[in-house]
Amino acid sequence: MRSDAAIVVLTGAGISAESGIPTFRGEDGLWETEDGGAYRIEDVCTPEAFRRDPALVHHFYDGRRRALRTVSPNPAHQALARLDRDWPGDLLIVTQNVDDLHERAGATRLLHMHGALRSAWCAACDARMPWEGDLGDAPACPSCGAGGRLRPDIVWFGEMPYEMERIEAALAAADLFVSIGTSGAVYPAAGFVRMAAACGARTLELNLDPSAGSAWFDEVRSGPAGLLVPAWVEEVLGR
Ligand code: BV8
Repeated sequence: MRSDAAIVVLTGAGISAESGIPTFRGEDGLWETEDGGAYRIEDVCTPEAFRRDPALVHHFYDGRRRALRTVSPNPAHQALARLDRDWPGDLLIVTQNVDDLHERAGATRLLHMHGALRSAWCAACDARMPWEGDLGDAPACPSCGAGGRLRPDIVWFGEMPYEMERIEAALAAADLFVSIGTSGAVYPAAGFVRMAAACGARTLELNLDPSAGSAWFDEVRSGPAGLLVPAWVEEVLGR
């Protein structure tokens, strides 16, 4: 591939699975509550769910934010960070994930289209800010002082993903689109392969097993991201 080629990489929960973060729709796709119950991501990941039961939704996200302290980037995150550092052409890593493992591996040409666990958003003053602790105990907004108005800075179902114009421009200019560790179940991310292909990009899927979108890709490689991604980055960097 030309060394000035433009690459767009889309990642999903599968790239973080080997770091110990559960995916959404595998056999572990239900989220357990303390009393042994379970609920689906689609049931707690909506503005309506937050209005209906903010404590449950905060509990869900506070638990996932705390879990970030116990996990580390895996070889797939590290390989993408190496590509980010060494690839001379344009590169954009678009992650659906809300963990910070891409950043912690060193990636910088990165955007979180579904938000981030370590960010809070004030419904009173609209400020967004880095956030490490819980939100369930209704802390005051550091910007405006309003109490109990902070929500997770997460894109829920029915909400517009972040930076869509920047993503669409990158897809239109891409020579190569690579999808890693996503089931192709959630839009608009699941439609990116078709947008890139329509603009002339070659398309590659790296996933544990075929996804809902595999038929749209020029090439599909099945296996764990921790093996496939470092091998692919070696190929691309030509060494
Ligand atoms: C919007 C928040 C419009 C963060 C998430 C009907 C048809 C089409 C679309 C819709 C429809 N009805 C509604 C919609 C739109 C809806 C949607 O797509 N619904 C789906 C369920 C049908 N989408 C939306 O609402 C989006 N917004 O459309 O806005 C709009 C227009 C105008 C004005 C306003 C709005 C917003 C979608 C974002 C929702 N937020 N999460 C969080 O809590 O984490 S979605 C959630 O799913 C996560 O973000 C996650 O990233 C995302 C996708 O899941 P995956 O990452 O793919 O994870 P999954 O578990 O599914 O798959 C893991 C994969 O990894 C598997 O394939 C597995 O094989 C693989 N794997 C596992 N282990 C490994 C591995 N691969 C490699 N190595 C391994 N070791």
